[in-house]
Amino acid sequence: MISRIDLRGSLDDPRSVLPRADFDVEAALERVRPICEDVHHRGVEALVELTERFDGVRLADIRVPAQALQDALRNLDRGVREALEESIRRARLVHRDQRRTDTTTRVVPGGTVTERWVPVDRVGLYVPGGRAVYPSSVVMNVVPAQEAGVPSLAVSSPAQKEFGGLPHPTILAACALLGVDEVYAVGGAQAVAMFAYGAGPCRPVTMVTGPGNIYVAAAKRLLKGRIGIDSEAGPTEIAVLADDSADPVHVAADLISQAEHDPLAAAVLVTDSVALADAVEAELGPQVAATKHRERITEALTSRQSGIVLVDDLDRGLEVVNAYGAEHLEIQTRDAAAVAARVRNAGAIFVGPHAPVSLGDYAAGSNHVLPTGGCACHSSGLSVQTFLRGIHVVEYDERALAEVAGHVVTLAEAEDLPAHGAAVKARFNWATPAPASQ
Ligand code: HSO
Ligand code: ZN
Repeated sequence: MISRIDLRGSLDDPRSVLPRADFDVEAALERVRPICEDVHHRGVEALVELTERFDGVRLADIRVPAQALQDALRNLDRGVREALEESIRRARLVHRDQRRTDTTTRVVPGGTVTERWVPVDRVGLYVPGGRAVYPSSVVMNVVPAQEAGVPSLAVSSPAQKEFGGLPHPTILAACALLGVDEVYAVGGAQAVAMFAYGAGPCRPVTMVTGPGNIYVAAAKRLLKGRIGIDSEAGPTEIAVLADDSADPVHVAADLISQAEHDPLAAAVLVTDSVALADAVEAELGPQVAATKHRERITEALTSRQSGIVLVDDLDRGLEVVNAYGAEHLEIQTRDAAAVAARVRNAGAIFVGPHAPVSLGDYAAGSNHVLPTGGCACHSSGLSVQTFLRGIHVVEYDERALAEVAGHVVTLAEAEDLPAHGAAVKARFNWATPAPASQ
């Protein structure tokens, strides 16, 4: 069922043989543009109409009442509550350690540059509804923002007809557990526009984060600049780099676990062992057949974005996974830690037999909002850093400025920007040449 890509004996660039699913955000831009403009100009009125059109619900109020949040928490299954609390506790431990301390560099006596880390003022977190109802994603977005010290935080998630026009109750309960009390029942591109422009009770935000479908990604791309964004999350990906020491039952289960998200999800096994490849393939059949979402898993595993890649050795395997830059990469080899240390491109690396991606999805403490589509080659997952800006604070006294003034003037002249130089000269009563007469 799953395709095989045999790279043994080949020196080809692995990028050309490891296709990715089509996730053409550009194509969705034209559909999303009028929606964003409508929200910009008509605010709440537009949001109510769009929610009626897309979610089949007429909202009396776009904001979720505080009582609904508390009710959702009270009605939350006890086991789910305990698991979410543990997930939050672990995520807080990890993200708290990501906080940055300001650094001051004394460049010269009397001249310092401080990098001061300041959280953004206000964040809007988008939480999808529909097939993907992920309270874990609420945790993964809210915790880093809170640990970064973001003072104002709002969540938006689509209104659900079956829940009386409120977002899904586990989403509301997760918000309540995390202490988030500003929640909107708005979904899709219109939610991103609401955050960017503000509408009714929702003040504009400075940054929007969170996963979503292609229209959410397109709205983020459209409004980027007016707002900061995290990344345009695409379909989930798992790559497993394994040798003959890996357990095929575990490898198959892990590939299936991420294929479960979406028919467009990618599951890629890279191995130098034909025996392992055969054993994993043999495992996939019965494991997929036995699982609930077998249709979409089968589609994900048999589509062009998934496959088993055979390589000559682990060195070549590393080349392949580094070229691919998977959102999640498992290392299931001997000396897994040493192999993992040689990985340069991945959203997150899961090392050895006891670190399946599902652990990271829920309860490792790591973040599960990670770069997809090869973006791991240049970007990182969500963290405290996502919500901080490093502001340079420059403090020079007169002597320190005098010492370097000549160089500033010289460079300003070299760039034909004499007024730049004049701003320094003015402080020392240096003559500023009169402009050449015409
Ligand atoms: N694997 C997904 C996150 C997730 N998994 C949420 C389960 N729930 C993307 O990293
Ligand atoms: Zn997952």
